[in-house]
Formats: sequence, C-alpha cells, structure tokens
Amino acid sequence: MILNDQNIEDANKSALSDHQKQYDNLKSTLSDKHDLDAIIQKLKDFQVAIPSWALGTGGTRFGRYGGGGEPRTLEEKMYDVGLIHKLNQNSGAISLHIPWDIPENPEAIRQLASNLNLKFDAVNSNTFQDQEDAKYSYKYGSLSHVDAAVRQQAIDHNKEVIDYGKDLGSKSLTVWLADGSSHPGQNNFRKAFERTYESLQEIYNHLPADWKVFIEYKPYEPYFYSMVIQDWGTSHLLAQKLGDKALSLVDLGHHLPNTNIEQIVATLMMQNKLGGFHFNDSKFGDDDLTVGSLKPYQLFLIFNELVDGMLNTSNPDLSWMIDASHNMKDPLEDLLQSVDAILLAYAQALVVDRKALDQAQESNDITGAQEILQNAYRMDLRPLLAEARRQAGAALNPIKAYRQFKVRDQLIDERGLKTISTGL
Ligand code: PSV
Ligand code: MN
Ligand code: MN
Repeated sequence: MILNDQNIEDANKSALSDHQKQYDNLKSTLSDKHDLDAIIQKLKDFQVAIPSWALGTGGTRFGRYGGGGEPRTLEEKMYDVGLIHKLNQNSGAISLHIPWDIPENPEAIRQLASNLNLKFDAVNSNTFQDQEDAKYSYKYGSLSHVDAAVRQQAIDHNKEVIDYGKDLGSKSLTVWLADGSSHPGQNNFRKAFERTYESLQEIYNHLPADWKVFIEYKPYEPYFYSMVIQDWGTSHLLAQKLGDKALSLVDLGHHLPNTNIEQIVATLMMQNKLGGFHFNDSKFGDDDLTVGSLKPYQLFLIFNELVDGMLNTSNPDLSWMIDASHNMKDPLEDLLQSVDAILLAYAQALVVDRKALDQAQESNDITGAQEILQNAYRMDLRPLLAEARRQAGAALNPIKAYRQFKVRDQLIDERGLKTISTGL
C-alpha cells in the first residue's frame, strides 16, 4: 500500500508536541463535565462508509475534468477507500453501486476488503439508467412503471443487487428511485405510489432475515414536477407499510431549501424508522458538496438530534454514509474533509450539556437552551478529534499527511493521468 503505519507515525511525529498542548488545554475545559475517554471511544468507533462513486471525478452532466489517478476498477476503488481509512481510521466501509461495481469474484473482493480493513455498507441499485443489455427502458419509470414487465425488470435488478451484497457480507440495500414526472397530468400519483409499494414488497420479501432496506426520498430531479418518493413522509409511509426491515434514509441534499432536517431526524427516530444517512452539503439543490462546507451549524443541529435519538429511542443502529461527487477537487481530499466535518459535528453534539438543555427546555428558558447549544458548537474540538485519531493509529492531520506523502502523484504514476471512474 502507498501508505503504511510508519508513514503515519512519521507524519505525526513533528506535530505531536503541539497537539499534546492543545489537547491538554481542551481536556482541562471539558473533563469536569464529560467523560473524555468515553467520548473518544465513540469517535473512534464512528465509521462513515465511502460511496464507490465518490472516488472519481463526477457530479456533473457537463465536462468531467479528471485530476488523474482515478480508480478504474472495483479493486482500485476499494484501495482508495483503504487509503482514506488508513489516514483517518473512520472510513472503514465502502458502499457499492450495481452495476457499476459488480464483484466478479466475490471471494477475492472479500479478501481484499479484509486486507484493507474494510466492510461493505449498503449496496445500491440503479434503475435510473438503461443498461446496455436491458430489455426494457426506464424512460417512464422503474418500480412505478405502468408496464408490469418493466417493473419486473427493476424488481429483479434489486433482487440481484441483494444477492451481490449477500456474497460480500453487506447487510442492507438502499433504493433511490428516479421515478417521477416532469409534466402535470403525466402520472397518476396514487397509482404510481401503489405500483411502487407493490414492487418494493417483492424486493422486501427477497431480503435475508438480518437485512434492511433503506428508502431514500428526493423532492425533484431528475424530474421537475413530481417524484414518486418525494419526501420523508412518503418514504416513512412505504417503510411503515413494508415492515420492520424497511427504514427511511435521509440524504441531506434531498430537501427543499430551509427544510428543518433536524426535526425530520427526531421524528423518524421517535418512530424507530431512521435507517441511514447520506451526508453532503448544498447551497442550491442536490449539490453533493463537501460535508459541513456550507451549513455546519445545521449539521451540528442534526447531530444534536441524532445523539438525543441514540440515547433516548430504540431506533436501530444507523448506517452512516457520504454521498458526494466532485468535479473540481481531489476526491480523496474531499472525502477526508467530509469525514472530518461529520466527526466534528458528532463531537460537538456529544459535548452538549443534555441535562441542562432538558431543564432549559422544560422551563421555557429559550435563551438558556440556545446558549447551551451554541457553547458546544463554538468550542474548538479539533484537538479532541486529532486525539481520537492518534489513539486509533491514524494521522493527526489526515490531509496534511496525504499531501506530505504525495498520494495523488503516486496514484497518477500507477494508474496514469487520464483515467475515468464509473459514477454519477
Ligand atoms: C441521486 O440523487 C443520488 O445522489 C441519490 O442520492 C443516491 O443515493 C445516489 O444518487 C446514488 O444512487
Ligand atoms: Mn443519496
Ligand atoms: Mn442525491
């Protein structure tokens, strides 16, 4: 591997004494109210899956300006996730998209994953593109299509994705449906929902006993008048009707501007129906930009609800994943930044004085409640994250180490400058 333990140690050596001072400072502020070892353990345990489609240049229907050294195969994609994980020890999982990432030899792929210390997170189906050998087109929909034969093709594809996932040890399927309409009158909403529900039932029945299916929602795009699963309510309704193994998935970019996502999180967790998360950030729409780059306070408020939900509801363990795609930045640097932003928001939520917040809320102390949240948010917790990484054997500063060891240049040397990765 391009990076080894010695490299990480070398990268940390020069920064260690500064880090120690910063961490000791923070420790003296935090340790009277918090069990820092317990928080550090939570940060070390927190693993964010990397989507296979985020490792190359994409995220646009216009020009792709590849930065070189992009992964060309599933093996190379896994290798890149292995690099990220080596640097931060918080990215020990990959999420595959079929048919972009078909594991031709599952045994070898499993072995490679174990060598790289990776697990397989949710597998994703793709009924938003026509595949070359496909009998039917998804132009007018997939699981909601008016024609039963097209629906069956989409159902069979989802079953096949589950089977690929089974071979690899994945435990969940994520369904994001591009079905919808761009013109008023084009679809019968009720019938489209009913057909989708029936199709999902067949997929649900194919799930192994210990599997889950995550249902994503999105208000628009690719269609601009209606989407069959447009919002969390529709996703929740489907999950509720399908059964215990079906849960909603929140993708941060899949909301209309100003939607209160933290409230959606709280409600779904109250119902034990939040299954997973797709992290990204956005200014205009489903931009899939670097997590925390635009609305970090919102991300913190979301984590505040997630932490509260993890403490006070019976919601199942969540599947955490990044969903991003980049056209301008080095994808690996971007993913390192995204994972770091997620961990920072999580840490901020972990240092919220929950007892005091509850008291402030119960006594209608609005200013007090706001102060409690802002105190946590405005604390510089970066040394805490660095300490968690140090203890886990990761780099104190993953991006600095990535650059110090010229990882991108080495990947370009190995793979070439003009490489194109499959993805969005
Ligand atoms: C399309 O909006 C999308 O970004 C969804 O969020 C899916 O999760 C992802 O593509 C991969 O299919
Ligand atoms: Mn998504
Ligand atoms: Mn999306």
